[in-house]
Amino acid sequence: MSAAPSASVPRDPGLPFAIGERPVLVSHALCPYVQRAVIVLAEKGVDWQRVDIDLSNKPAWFTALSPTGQTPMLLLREGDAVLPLFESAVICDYLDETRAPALHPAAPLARARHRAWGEFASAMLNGIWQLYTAREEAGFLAARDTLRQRCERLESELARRAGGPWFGGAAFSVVDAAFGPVWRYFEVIDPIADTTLCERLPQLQQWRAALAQRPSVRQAVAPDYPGRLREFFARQGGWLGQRVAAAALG
Ligand SMILES: N[C@@H](CCC(=O)N[C@@H](CS)C(=O)NCC(=O)O)C(=O)O
Repeated sequence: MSAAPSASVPRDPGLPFAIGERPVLVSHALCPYVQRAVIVLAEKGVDWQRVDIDLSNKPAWFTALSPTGQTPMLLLREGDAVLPLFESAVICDYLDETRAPALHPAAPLARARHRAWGEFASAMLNGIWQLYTAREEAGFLAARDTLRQRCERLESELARRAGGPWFGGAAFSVVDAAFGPVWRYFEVIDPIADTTLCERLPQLQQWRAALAQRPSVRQAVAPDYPGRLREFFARQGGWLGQRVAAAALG
């Protein structure tokens, strides 16, 4: 009698690419959650393969494999089966547990607190979504104010550290990878509509500057990312996107 296939393992997902020893990260060019995984992979020097998909026209193999239909999805081979892993925080934790060097703090409480702040980064990404989808300036400013309050909370947390430059102090950690994509948005947004999010928050400014210089963070997106993000904002048709479109015309 042959062994029963694992319930979650599609044996022939009809993938248009091969999966060998290298894990495959199913990605989208602008996805901030993808960037988290890309940064962690780079920090660990993992040999991996990127497959970009169009989220507005999801390929059938992706929909068949992904329970959420969201990027990132990490595809790993186990025997002749392909195992999909989804949710960026889980992907980063898995990579951290299986590939050296460990990025999360070793102490359980410190590690749990870092994970909690990683969730805070996700809440900030939701706030950024509200920023660029706001129809009117008032909505944009309201989203900006909520983000500013979150930045002030972050500043207090950063002030607790003994030294920097990273979230936890001297060592770059997974939570830094979670925030790199947050700050990257403002490299594009602020020249269009200055949010002054980090004004008078010196710890945050230093941390943000350090992240912007980190090779893994810098290289987590392609060189055409700023232009593509501006086009994406313009397509949203909100207040921010209208300013992008007006600048392109003027
Ligand atoms: N909680 C998820 C969020 C991922 C997410 O929102 N991905 C977006 C792109 S950035 C997506 O796939 N959207 C397409 C959809 O939801 O249909 C994670 O952390 O991985």
